[in-house]
Amino acid sequence: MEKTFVICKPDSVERGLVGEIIGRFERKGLTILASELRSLDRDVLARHYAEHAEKPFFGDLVAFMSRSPAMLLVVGGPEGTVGVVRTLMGATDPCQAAPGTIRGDFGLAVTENLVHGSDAIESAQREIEIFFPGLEIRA
Ligand code: IDP
Ligand code: MG
Repeated sequence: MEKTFVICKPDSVERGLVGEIIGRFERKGLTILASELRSLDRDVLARHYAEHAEKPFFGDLVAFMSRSPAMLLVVGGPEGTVGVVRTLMGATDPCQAAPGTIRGDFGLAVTENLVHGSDAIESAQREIEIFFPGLEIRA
């Protein structure tokens, strides 16, 4: 099974959209393998978003992601699942994201764009190890 790591970001939890987002993954046929509602601190976010540490939006991103709990998910499915989840999420900027995608249907702000999904299998493995170290999946 191919696994990916998803965060329903604090905006989606605050807006009551977690069920909607998880439901889209489930209706697509993907499987929720792990989940936890968790407040994220700056240290874990700095690890997770290390590639963006020098970007001008990094401070805003960390402040947003740590302001209230996020719903962390490990999502599994067939080969290609990492890409399938990215397709369901839509483009990074919700104003550019296609209708029918999570960001296209529910967002208008580039920082507060509802969801994170790993961008490659290697990223998924790295991110799952950050947030669910030693996770054993019996699916
Ligand atoms: P992704 O989440 O679609 O993979 P990335 O480029 O990896 O997009 O950026 C990580 C997160 O940083 C985005 O999801 C968004 O929350 C935020 N972000 C990305 N680009 C910008 C920007 O130009 N301004 C403000 N926030 C941004
Ligand atoms: Mg990314």
